[in-house]
Amino acid sequence: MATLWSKISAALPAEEEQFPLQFSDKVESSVTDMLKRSRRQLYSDTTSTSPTLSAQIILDLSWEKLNTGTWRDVDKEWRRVYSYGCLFKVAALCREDPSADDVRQAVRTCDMGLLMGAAIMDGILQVVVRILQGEVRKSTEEEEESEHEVKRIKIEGPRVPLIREEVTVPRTKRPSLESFNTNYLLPLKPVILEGVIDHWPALNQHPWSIEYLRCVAGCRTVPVEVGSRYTDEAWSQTLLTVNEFIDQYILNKGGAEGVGYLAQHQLFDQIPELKEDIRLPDYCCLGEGEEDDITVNAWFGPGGTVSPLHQDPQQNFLAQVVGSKYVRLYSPEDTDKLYPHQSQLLHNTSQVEVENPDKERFPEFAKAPYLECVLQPGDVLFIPVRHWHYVRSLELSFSVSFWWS
Ligand SMILES: O=C(O)CCC(=O)C(=O)O
Repeated sequence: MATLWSKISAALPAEEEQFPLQFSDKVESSVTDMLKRSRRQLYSDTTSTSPTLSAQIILDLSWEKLNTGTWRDVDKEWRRVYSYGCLFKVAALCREDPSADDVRQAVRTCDMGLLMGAAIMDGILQVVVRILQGEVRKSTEEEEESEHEVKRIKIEGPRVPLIREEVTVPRTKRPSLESFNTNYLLPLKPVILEGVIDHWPALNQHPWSIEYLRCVAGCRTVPVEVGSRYTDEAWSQTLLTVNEFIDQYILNKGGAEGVGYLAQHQLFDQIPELKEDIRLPDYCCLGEGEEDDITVNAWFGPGGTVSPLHQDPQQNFLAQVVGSKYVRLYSPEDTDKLYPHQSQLLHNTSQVEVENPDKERFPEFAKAPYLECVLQPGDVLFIPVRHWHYVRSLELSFSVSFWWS
């Protein structure tokens, strides 16, 4: 661990004067004074107050602002203050001969900054977490070498629905851009594209697996959805490391209740190593939006995770990387038969449990025509804008979806 601090400090500005700390007057001067004190501590060898304490005060003050009112109304300035607090705490943890636990805590602190804060200093938290992760990986590999334990996953027999030929989503192999545009994008027709992600490193160079995820991201803290489906009362969100998520919800160690789903919009920004394993499908260039506006989502979970029937305001490519998933699709023209929730928050979600519908409450549902399919690794399902989709994983599964316009 001796060189860890030298690697981190090499990523910081060389002089205190070059370390930027600029805030609008929305941030009180007592807080900016505390930030300046932490900066001074970062560049001096001897300090009177503990750097950990100063960083914690900044974190506590900004955390309160982040948790007051709705997230939409939280001022970005306070999210920046929070990120600085995280950076100073990481420095305090790693400066003097950090233990393995200190390093793990530092990784968690960076992740909290990346999830809750706003970008500072050209993404410094991203740079620092990469350095820290290298350190954790080294020590995990050492531990594993002495373990030699073969880890097996309990795979329950999936409830695989019988797909009727006449309602199955059509498949096509590597269509040209023009053919995809004419036959599917313009008429807004769902289709499964085959052979278009075979070149992804996630499917060949280093195939995604539990071991690979542990290695690349095991110590990273990510938001996890807990509960069978997000429409359930008992559904909640929590923060876990990827290792904790795998142990509790995939390997079922410790008997965690319910289904855990790592369904995330930010995962690939938070962990760029995973983003390097995937590619934007070429067909996205047919959209009118900018490439930077494409949202890339991760969906990682055990068999049995369910995304209730819902619709999204963009085109979607749902790419299956690991395991299989059952998908049911309904056209937006049949929305009146799908009984969307009344509330503003869930108006894009149907009240119907697709595979076990309440026929009395939702009598029209059975009349709505649909298409269905089972996605296998390598398949990419085109879900046209506003098409209702219901998804259930049949086994351990990792998919990536691209929302584009
Ligand atoms: O795979 C899933 O569980 C849901 C995917 C989805 O809803 C989406 O990509 O919009």
